Amino acid sequence: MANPNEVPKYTQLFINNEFVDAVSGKKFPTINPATGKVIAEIAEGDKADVDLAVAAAKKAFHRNSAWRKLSPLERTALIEKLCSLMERDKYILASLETQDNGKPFTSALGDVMFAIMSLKYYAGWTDKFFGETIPGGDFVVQTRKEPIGVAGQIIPWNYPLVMLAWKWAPALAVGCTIVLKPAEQTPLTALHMAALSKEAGFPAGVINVIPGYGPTAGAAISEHHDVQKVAFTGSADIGRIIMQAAAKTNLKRVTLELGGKSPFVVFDDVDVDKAVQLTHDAIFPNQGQTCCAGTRTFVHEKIYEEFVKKSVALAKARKIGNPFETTTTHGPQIDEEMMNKILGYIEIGQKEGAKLQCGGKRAGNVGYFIEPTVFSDVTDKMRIAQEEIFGPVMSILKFSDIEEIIDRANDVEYGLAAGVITNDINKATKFANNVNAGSVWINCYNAVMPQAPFGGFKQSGIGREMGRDGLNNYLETKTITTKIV
Ligand code: TXE
Repeated sequence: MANPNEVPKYTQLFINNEFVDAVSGKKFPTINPATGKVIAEIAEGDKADVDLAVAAAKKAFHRNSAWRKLSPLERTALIEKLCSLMERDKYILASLETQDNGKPFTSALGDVMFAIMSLKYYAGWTDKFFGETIPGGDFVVQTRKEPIGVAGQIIPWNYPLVMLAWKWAPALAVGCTIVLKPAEQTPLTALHMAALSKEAGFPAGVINVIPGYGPTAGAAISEHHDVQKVAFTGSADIGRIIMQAAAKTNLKRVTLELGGKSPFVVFDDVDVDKAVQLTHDAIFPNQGQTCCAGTRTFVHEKIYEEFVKKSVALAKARKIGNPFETTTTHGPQIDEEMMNKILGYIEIGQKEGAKLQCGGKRAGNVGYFIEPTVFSDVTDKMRIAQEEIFGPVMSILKFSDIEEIIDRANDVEYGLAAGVITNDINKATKFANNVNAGSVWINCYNAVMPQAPFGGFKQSGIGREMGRDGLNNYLETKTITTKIV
């Protein structure tokens, strides 16, 4: 069960199936955001360690390696074995995640199950990425889909285990090898997963995990000449740096899953109580630290006042506290820096003329908690309606008709997700077809599932993860042409 005192067993780098210290001998602390206390000292990877990990991954990808010699169904079996070990260790994984990230334990357990589902989904794809036979006259023309090679994977701290599963699963399904860097704030579950991958029987070098900081270990991955692909989830600013690093080195393939400023539109033909609940579920879980969070709540003018009133009541009902308590629904932000950034945005919102309806302050003085916050009277050009806050801040805007709302919904740099609540199929369809977003949810939100592609329009990213689309990120297409003589 939940164990707030779960001691992390693994704190070193994982290279070639061994836990080792960093070449530099350096360590960095990982901190519990609910208490501000150090959980453990973690080996700090840097370029020298990334070089060793990439060399191991390259060797494991050699055409004669144990990994490359496995049949597709043997890869399926390894991924499934990993899933069963995760199931066995689910309380350990969830306890480590809650300590490291601060999310309520029930959410962490949900994340473990979602990570397992994602891996299981891709376990079924190992023998289903087909090439084609193409008419070629006197030639037989075929395509083969081949694994791309060593995949670099750089992930954030908001869903550490889920992001790891999203990156590992398609790469392993097609037969790539991996060097993953978890976020410096949340290395613990990635290291436990490394140990489970060894126990499951993945050959040495297939999976390597290098905790460390972005500008050092992260940059070493994105600049490495033997890394053929980098998959990144994080901020748009760092996404740009990663693309530049790829361009300046070996033109490695890049997929990016970046931030968002997603609109969630509520028409006036709905049950207001249900709509308020749905919009809260779109922004407040995970303390607002979700890339596809519905951060711009557009409400039809006819129900606006009622909606704001009910929204405030619901925000006040969220239970802030120790994330290991079963009644807690609202944990701390990831660290002090993010907490201050969010408080800064709340101040900006007030200065710009938005009406602070509730919350707005730090909760307590231990850990990095922020009260669930609701702003009304938000207008499109305010910074809180344009920039990603990544915190528990709901901004409610008013609208009057469908044409207006499509233009306004699209008037941001991002395009990750969007949602609409209405019983009118015409409005819902018109909105869904015209909004610039990689995922559109009708009468639901955050309905993310392993079989459906996920990713962004515009500055929310490049490429799609999950579903069949997610495999392509790790594949090259080879055309083989044979002359019939
Ligand atoms: O992200 P970073 P941060 C957004 C959100 C948040 C903001 C900043 O708006 O407020 O980003 O968060 C690694 N080369 N999202 O600073 O820096 C880093 O070590 C290579 C949205 O935490 O982008 C970590 O592993 N890698 C988001 C990862 O990049 C580098 C989730 C993400 O960190 C690097 C998180 C470099 N030069 C934040 N610098 C989402 N899309 O879900 C850093 N990293």
